[in-house]
Amino acid sequence: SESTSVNTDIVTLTRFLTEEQTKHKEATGDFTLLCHALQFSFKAISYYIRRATLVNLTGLAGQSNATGDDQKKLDVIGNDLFISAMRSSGKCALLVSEEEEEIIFFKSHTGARYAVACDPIDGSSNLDAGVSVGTIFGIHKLADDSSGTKEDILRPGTELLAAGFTMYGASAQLVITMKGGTVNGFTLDNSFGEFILTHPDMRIPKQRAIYSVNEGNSSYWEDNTISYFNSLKQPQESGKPYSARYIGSMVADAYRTLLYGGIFAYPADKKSPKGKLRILYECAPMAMVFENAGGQAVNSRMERMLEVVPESIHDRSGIYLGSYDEIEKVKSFHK
Ligand code: AHM
Ligand code: MG
Repeated sequence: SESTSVNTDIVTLTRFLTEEQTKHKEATGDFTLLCHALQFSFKAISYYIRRATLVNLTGLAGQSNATGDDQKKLDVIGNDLFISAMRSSGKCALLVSEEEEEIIFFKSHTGARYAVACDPIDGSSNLDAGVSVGTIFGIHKLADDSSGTKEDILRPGTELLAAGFTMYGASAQLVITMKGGTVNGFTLDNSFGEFILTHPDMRIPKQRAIYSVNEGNSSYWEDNTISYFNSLKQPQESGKPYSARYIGSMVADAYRTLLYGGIFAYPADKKSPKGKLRILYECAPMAMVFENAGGQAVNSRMERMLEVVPESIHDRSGIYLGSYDEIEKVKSFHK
């Protein structure tokens, strides 16, 4: 009957975090509290993005010319929501946001042990078109003797305690992973107001003939980058070339790549020798997710992305991330 087919043993993100905490005897609960604050910011940002889309639709119907302004405000709203959530958690000592030039220190939070990096609304140039955007985050722990300095966040991704991203698409998805752990995907159930574990232990397929890159930049690419992408356009063993998929929103391109396999790349090139994407809140968190899901992530020098140490908080890097075998192929073209 209908009632027996209803899953009554749902794993919410709240339950998941509590269960994770009990696995670690030494845990103080501080990290769990920080995650609850993160969770709230995702729900709130998701809500405002949905509302803005409605405003946008009425704008298209010719009722308002304020659409552009409202959309621009969304970047600011997302940033403010994230900052407030981190501040009110009491557990965040410092925060790096794509939207803030300088580090935000929460000096009054004595006892706060975490340093957080985030891109509150990644892909925001797509907002007007209603294309998926999302929040990317990485969490570091302060050094034992530190009360929170720049050095606590200018760390390689290998030291990340947790990282992940959300994608506010047809539904809001959250992908999160902890150090040495699996990757888990949650879907926001709007009627419960809860993130529900829908994709436990996500594993990226070992290979898939899909590539995702902004080819408009190809005239600036280095020769080996050009040869690699050209090779994908030739018929493969299957008899067919790769398919191209590029949304222009890292969270959406990465989420699809995680589920289906293939490669997402934003290479460094002659015009942007450091690449476009930022290490702390775009490259490193995504690299951690992909590695923990069985994939790989490297920079344009084919170094492991997670080992790259940012020189400044908004430092950039070229990036290739995706299926294990595909990244091996990228490396073979860059020898
Ligand atoms: P943003 O943080 O200003 O939104 O820029 C990051 C975005 C990524 O989401 C996406 O992968 C990339 O920029 C797209 O760049 P381009 O438009 O050059 O292809
Ligand atoms: Mg961004």
